[in-house]
Amino acid sequence: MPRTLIAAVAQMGPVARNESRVQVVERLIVMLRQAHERCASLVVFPELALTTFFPRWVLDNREEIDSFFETEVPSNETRPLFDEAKNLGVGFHLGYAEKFIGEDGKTHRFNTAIMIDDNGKIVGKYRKVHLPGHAEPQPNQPHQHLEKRYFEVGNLGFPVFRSMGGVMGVCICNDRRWPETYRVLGLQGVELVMLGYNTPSTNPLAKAEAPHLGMFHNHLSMQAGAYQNGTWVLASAKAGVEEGVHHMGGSCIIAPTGEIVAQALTEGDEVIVAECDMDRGKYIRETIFNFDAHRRIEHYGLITERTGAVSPPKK
Ligand code: CDT
Repeated sequence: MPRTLIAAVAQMGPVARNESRVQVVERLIVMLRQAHERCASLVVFPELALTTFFPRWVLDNREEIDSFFETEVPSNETRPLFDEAKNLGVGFHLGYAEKFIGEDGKTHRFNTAIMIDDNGKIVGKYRKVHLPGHAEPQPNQPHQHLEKRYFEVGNLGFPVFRSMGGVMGVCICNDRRWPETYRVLGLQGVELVMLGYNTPSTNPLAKAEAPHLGMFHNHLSMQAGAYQNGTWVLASAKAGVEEGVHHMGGSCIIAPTGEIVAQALTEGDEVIVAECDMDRGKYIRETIFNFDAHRRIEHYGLITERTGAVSPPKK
């Protein structure tokens, strides 16, 4: 029996600081319907899809910071998206800023993404592990990247969920650059990875970097992750000039062979669709990347023992 999932990536154009949740959810519902019209049963929305990418700013007012976070999902404002998806029988992936009071009585904030299946059930949650940037503002920069200021490191590992006929995994933005992310998912048999990203087109801290490299590295990381683990990767950007900062688009659907099979053409709200054969990566996982036959974990100890690189002493 073929296992085919028609899946969509819904790229978003910029979200303004003063755009309300209701307005953003309306945009998401428009794309959900477009995806459904094109026969998709799964839609991937970006990282922090409900708000502007607020970690670009130094914010000290607690109320203002909290205005970017969700304390419940779905909420009154986001429920129409959940209702319409269930009504259409479409599953989706949604990134948002999550805030809750834990059993320890403390307030916790994470950069989070959830997967909802085609019956409207939340089947899995992931909290971003690799938080880029800084906790403190960097001097003389046109914009900041302060994820370490606003979020804790995710505490759920890299889980996979058996749902909608496949083994599904989630990671978020900067996670897509790390081979460890895909390998941990791959070791759990992942067949489709969903991810959202907000990536400024230029990195002001890497002044030597040529402008074209941003998109090259974006796709390079995800195509390698897909191929080396024999998995689909569905990647959804928030693109265009958002509050004065240009974010790269390039949202795409990558086959387990590492090939891009669909790619967004614009920097606005745009839906791309592909037919994903969930068995496409099987031969890769059974041959060149047959982990069971070929991995040599006795030589990989440093990966979990050491965080930073240590060069041998100079002679
Ligand atoms: N959102 C996110 O993780 N963006 C990062 C940009 C890092 S620049 C300090 C990314 O890796 O795309």
